[in-house]
Amino acid sequence: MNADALSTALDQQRIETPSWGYGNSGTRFKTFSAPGAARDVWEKIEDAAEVHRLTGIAPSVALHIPWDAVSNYAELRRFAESRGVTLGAINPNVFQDDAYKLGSIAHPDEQVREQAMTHLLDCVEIMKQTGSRDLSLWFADGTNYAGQDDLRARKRRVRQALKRVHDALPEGGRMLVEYKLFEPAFYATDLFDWGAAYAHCLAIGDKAQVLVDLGHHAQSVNIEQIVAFLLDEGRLGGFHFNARRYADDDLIVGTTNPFELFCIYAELLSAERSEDTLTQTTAHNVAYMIDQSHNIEPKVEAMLQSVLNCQEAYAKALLIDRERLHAAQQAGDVLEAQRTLMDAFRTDVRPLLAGWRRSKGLPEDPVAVHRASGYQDKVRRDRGTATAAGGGFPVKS
Ligand code: AOS
Ligand code: ZN
Ligand code: ZN
Ligand code: ZN
Repeated sequence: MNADALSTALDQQRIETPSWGYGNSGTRFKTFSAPGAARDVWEKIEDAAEVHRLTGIAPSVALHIPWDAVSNYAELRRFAESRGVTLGAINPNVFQDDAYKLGSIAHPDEQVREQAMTHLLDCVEIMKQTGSRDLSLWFADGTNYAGQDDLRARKRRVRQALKRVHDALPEGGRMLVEYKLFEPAFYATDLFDWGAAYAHCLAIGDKAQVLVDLGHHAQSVNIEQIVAFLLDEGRLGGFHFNARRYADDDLIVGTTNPFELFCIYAELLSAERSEDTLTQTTAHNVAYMIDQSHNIEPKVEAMLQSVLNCQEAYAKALLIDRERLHAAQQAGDVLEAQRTLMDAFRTDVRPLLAGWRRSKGLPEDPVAVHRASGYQDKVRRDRGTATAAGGGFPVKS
């Protein structure tokens, strides 16, 4: 790839940051109060705008309802746009109400299922007002003990609910169906892996796509292969990028998993160049989103680092010598093929990225500029230190 093509490819990268990554959030044991952490959706948007201002590749922010609920979404949208960002995926919450103890859309009681459905359909309406393309769905539904509920009945309830949401989506809208191996349910999770999510999406319609969260698999699962498979089937809708070592750790992406992230981008770039139209279109429409929960890290700097780690992984994947790789693969030259990939992965792309930023009028070192800018001190003064919720996910204040 020549320098111009590289620069154009870098121009095209987009990463969406999550509103919940800017507020106080934590583990199930403790949520520490971060000085200056965003206290409401307006401040979360200000922080997201700061990340975009410094990186140039994070122009949208995902919302979580009800944590970010407001009375006027058109106003929120205008506010975001005035700060240089747009509102991204809408994430409904059907896990924090007491009613959802035994599940939401898979709950044995029809009344609870209806309560969840009402919220999901409300979120479809919100999408229309925020101008969001994607409804991003994650369900905490599952059981803790064998025999607790009928697994096949639960599967059917999930299917029915997803179908209703699908059919309510606006033209051009999509629903991203996220899966997770376990937690908070520890015996069975209703949407337990990509295959389950894929089977539901296939059955309910074209607007349903699978969302891959990097923290939602068993140890050592080959995520890039799942990505390749779903791209080829036209059903990869998006990502929740983060890093994990043990479970759904929600750490800064690219910290424990830089090679995995590189391999994932390698599959995406390969699919973008595919001769198969479906694969190519699917790759071009992937929603690249971060899903992190910073417990001990300063929020804005943590998010900056995540975005920049994605940019590095993407840049390295752009450097893969595709012809050399293809030739080695065809010749059955195992080690040459692997070396080709590693040559790209081992390249220090920091000078390349600094040059790209300079050419865009962006700071060459966004983290250093952020640290020197006084942003953190200013928000600490303006916002103070909001009391964090006890543990787990933040709750609506
Ligand atoms: C939960 O484990 C999932 O990763 C969710 O995507 C997400 O963290 C939550 O729904 C916040 O919106
Ligand atoms: Zn213990
Ligand atoms: Zn997620
Ligand atoms: Zn998660």
